[in-house]
Amino acid sequence: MALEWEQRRSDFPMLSKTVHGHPLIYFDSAATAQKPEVVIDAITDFYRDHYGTVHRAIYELARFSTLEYCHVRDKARSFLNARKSEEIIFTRGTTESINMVAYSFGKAFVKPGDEVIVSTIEHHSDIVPWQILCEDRGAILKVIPVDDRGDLLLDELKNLLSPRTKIVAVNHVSNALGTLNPIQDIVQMAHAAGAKVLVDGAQAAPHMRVDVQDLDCDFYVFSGHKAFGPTGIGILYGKEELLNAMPPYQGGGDMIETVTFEKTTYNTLPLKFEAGTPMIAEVIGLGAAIDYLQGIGMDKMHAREQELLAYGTEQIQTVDGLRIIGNARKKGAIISFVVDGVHALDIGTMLDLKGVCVRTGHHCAQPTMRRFGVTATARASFAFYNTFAEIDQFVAHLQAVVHQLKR
Ligand code: 7TS
Repeated sequence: MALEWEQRRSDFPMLSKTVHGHPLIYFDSAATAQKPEVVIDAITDFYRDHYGTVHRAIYELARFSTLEYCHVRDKARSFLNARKSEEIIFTRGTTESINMVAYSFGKAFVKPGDEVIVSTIEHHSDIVPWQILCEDRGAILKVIPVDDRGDLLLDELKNLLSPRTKIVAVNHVSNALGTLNPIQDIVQMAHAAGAKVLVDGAQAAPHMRVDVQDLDCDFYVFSGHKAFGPTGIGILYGKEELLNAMPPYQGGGDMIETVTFEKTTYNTLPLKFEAGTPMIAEVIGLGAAIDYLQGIGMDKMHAREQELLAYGTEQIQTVDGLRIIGNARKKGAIISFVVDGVHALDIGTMLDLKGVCVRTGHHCAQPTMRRFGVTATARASFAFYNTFAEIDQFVAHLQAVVHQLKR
């Protein structure tokens, strides 16, 4: 088993680099994950040997590109276990996916006085698009509170839901605390009140098996770059009947059926939501990443990352004055922490000199920071390619850094 993970790790060229003369310890996969060689190769092979446009030409190169592009849509369908590949829309990432739903779903379904519910522990990309929608439509934004461990208070959600609630938008795993949210319970409660649910899966889809039919959520979104694929590509899954009822997000090539100056009719799903020449190479790269992840097995990967999380959580607490922010009952492999009397930014800067990458700051989750009474944390986030030895080395460096900063 250990050998298998070592071999997997060697698939990632970046992981054998040194930084400031130290072996790289990459603990920032929650921000963006490193890429295996197969993903890098898929992109360069495509540009070097096969590159052509999609959907709009008859020649062989375009035919090949279009087939590959459509094939990846089916890979993404299978990855999320969506019913149909028409329910998979390619976007630029989680942020664009959420903005697209807020705009199009909002335009179709949200009226003055309606309500949108998010949670306290959302990333800004699952807050701001809803605020913009609420401002535009005269709707009301409500917020699910969280307890001191970082678990959402579902009884409070029950009180917040009303016949005016149109949509509940929550993350599957919080990027700032690591909380793994009980999506099925949330979906059941929201549906009982007649509301739809969008799940921000940016921190979940790359690290655990996701079955959108099982979750019964209405929308599920994630980013390719956090899933070991390229930047500039993301997925929006939406239930077919909802996507059909929503207006296009952008106008342009590919999203039309016929255009006249009097009236334009729109293409069917999924192209209705994919205006313009898409991110062709990025889609090909994402396809390679999905193949790679499915080759490992998402359950096996999740189990590995949970072991790293348990070990990291135990070891990091040996550091004097350290407090973990986010102790939810179930977590993704994310450890956010503060150390008494030491600023997170100083920790991050000093750790960098030892070759350790951790993120510091508010993690694009200022309301979460405010709720926990901090302005910033340092955050170590793991992926299956990290090792127990790296955690030991990281904790040793952290102890030295804290000792130095406290002197
Ligand atoms: N939602 C969650 C839960 C996230 O963690 C992120 C990015 C996003 C949405 C936005 O994703 P994007 O790919 O569109 O930018 N989170 C982080 C992070 O934790 N550090 O850097 C980016």
